[in-house]
Amino acid sequence: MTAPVRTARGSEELIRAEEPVLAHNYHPLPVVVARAEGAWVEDVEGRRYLDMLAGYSALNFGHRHPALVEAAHRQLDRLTLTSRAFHNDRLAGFAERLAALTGTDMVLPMNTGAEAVESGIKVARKWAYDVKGVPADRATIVVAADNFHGRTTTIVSFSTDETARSGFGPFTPGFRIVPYNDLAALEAAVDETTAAVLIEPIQGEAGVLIPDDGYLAGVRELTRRKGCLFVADEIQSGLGRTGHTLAVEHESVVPDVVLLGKALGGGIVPVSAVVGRRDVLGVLHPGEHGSTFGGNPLAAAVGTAVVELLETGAFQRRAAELGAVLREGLAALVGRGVVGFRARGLWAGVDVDPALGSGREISERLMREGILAKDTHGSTIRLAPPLTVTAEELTGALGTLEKVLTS
Ligand code: IF1
Repeated sequence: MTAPVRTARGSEELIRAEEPVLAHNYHPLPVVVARAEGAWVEDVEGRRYLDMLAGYSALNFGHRHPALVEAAHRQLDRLTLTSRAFHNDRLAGFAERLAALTGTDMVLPMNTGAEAVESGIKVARKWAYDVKGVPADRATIVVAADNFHGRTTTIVSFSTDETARSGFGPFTPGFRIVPYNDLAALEAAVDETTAAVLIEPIQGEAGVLIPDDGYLAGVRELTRRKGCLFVADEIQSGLGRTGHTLAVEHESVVPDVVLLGKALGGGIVPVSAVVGRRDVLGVLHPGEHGSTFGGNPLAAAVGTAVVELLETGAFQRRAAELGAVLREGLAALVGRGVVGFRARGLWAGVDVDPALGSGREISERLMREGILAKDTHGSTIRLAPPLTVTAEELTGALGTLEKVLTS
């Protein structure tokens, strides 16, 4: 990148300007990003930072990946929106290739992650009534404690995070919450009313919690035996992040329904999808569900280019290879400011010694050293660089983390 982007106001002024006009639903780190390329972002003063958050995995391919930007530009010059009242010439190809990539039959295109989750819930309930024969309005969905699936009123209804939930009732009924990574609790909660078990294969917001080996396979076996659907929220864990196209592949598990979002839009437009077998997604008929923007030609063009990047397997391999570098680097920091960590592919939750500062304070110190990362609860830092990051950049970031924790 060349000379800094010129803005009329500097970082501090822009941060102050937000205060009276922007709803206070976030407390961002005090950095104002003006430009980015690959794994690097630049603020309005021209300072550069390595992006170790990657838009919560929405930027798996880095900022402005050339193939994705080109696909978007080409589509912008041709057709951007039709609504689903008409067909568009980009949607069939997108759906075919996404279904093939994820090894399933059908795609329900939406926009945001929360919409994919809502759509998955609706599909599971409809399947329970139409196929399984659950009495009207009695369907239940079993979810895990400490889940994060989004922010809609129904989704926060089954959150166990009081900050995300409290003050937003009345809540949607029909959900049962069991501890994560506990097959016995799941077995006890699933009954003849259960439409689906909805879980994250790795819990992101909870601190990148990886379940024990055998848990996901156990969920698959249990849901099949009990006759309910397994819905996997791969919105954050999917599309290359963990070293596979889907995180469930670590246990060779094939859920009935997979929810995708974030990276599916290449960091350019919001694109999400529910993907699943024809006997499940086939329960939807015209008029029963939809979206103005879902499946729009710009989203489909970018989404197709994203699928194309994943079809070679190169990003998945890169995430696995660099994941080993990340794991080894973090292992070397245990006892040097790090008390524990969980990592799979290029995704890690790092518990820092609380005596050294809160996760927020550590993130601020990292920012001053040119690394952008984000804390989650308490003293956990999550690391999820773009899959385009180099081994040198990654080792550099780990070196900076060590410096911040030991100086
Ligand atoms: C925020 C966390 C990440 C998700 C899973 C669905 C959605 C998300 C597994 C909804 C969204 C977000 C949204 C963002 C912060 C964030 C997050 F910290 F909360 F957990 F990524 F780590 N399923 N995750 O992780 O997708 O509707 O946002 O497109 O809400 O502040 P969305």
